[in-house]
Amino acid sequence: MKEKVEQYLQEIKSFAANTQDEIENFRLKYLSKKGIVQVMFAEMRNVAPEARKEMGQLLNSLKNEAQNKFDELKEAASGTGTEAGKKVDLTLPTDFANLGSRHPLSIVRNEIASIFSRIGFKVNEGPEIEDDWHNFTALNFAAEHPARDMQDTFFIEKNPDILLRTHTSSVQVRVMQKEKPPIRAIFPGRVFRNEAISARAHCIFHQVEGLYIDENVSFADLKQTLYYFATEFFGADTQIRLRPSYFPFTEPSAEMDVSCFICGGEGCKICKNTGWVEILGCGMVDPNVLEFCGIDPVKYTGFAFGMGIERIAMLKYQINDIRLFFENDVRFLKQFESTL
Ligand code: 2NM
Repeated sequence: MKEKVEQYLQEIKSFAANTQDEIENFRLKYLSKKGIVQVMFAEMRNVAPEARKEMGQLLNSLKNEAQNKFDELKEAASGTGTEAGKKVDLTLPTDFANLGSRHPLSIVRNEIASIFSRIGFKVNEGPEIEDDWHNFTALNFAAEHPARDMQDTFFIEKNPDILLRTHTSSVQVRVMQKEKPPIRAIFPGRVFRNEAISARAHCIFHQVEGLYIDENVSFADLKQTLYYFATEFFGADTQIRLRPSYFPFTEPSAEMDVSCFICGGEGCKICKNTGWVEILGCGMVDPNVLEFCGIDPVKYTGFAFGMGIERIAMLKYQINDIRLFFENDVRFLKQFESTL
């Protein structure tokens, strides 16, 4: 009997429980009316008188051990049933927090914002849900312009005057209406176009657009500002070139290439052997746009530009599928910036 009790004591000592059920089963097994403690006390009848004292003490300690263990388990599991109730050694060092890393689109957006902020550009954000006027009309899109088509733009079914902005220029319209020149700001944000998703295109992507309006702002200012940006972002040796283009909201308009930052102009896969990589569109703000936004086009001129953040990030990190930016697979995301 003595060995049996000692075995029970051992069992009680090493017992651990995680759930209320396990604790209740422990109570039933040891402390209930027909539990082990009571059964063992009943067996005292069969113990020889000279051994009773020692056995009595042993059984008392069995009873106490079982009761203490039960109280302890109950206390640990009380409270919220989470960490709160557990006994914690507050002096132990903590685990390293799993902090994650910055998204590559955020890294590129921050870098662009930092470069422009060093020459006095503020950062402005605005609504992703827009009306037709801010997204198209004020930006000189003709009534029949194809971008106004369902094929290209997400409209709200119940009210086709409301849409998901197709560029952040709509924010520039709001700023031009609200502020007086000089205006010097960049406009980062998410934009939406009704396109089939592929490795090269997505229906959601990100832009940074820029705007500078004042008296006597010229095309030379545009060129020098974008040259500064190109050398800061792609390196001091970077060359730029402008090719004529067309946008409804600028006249004249241009597309800007930078000399290939992979091969330095020798020709490679990234620049498709041309030595140049297209990175943005730009131009002088059309006087119609200034007029729409309440800025006197006789007194003021301005330049604007816009670039896709995904495109720049794909070039910078040599990413070949735009969909990777939106999958949030940590094996992809953690390759760009460590926060540790
Ligand atoms: C581009 C290219 C060229 C642009 C123009 C304007 C505004 F509001 F001033 F008219 N905002 N953004 C612009 C000009 C955007 O993106 C490729």
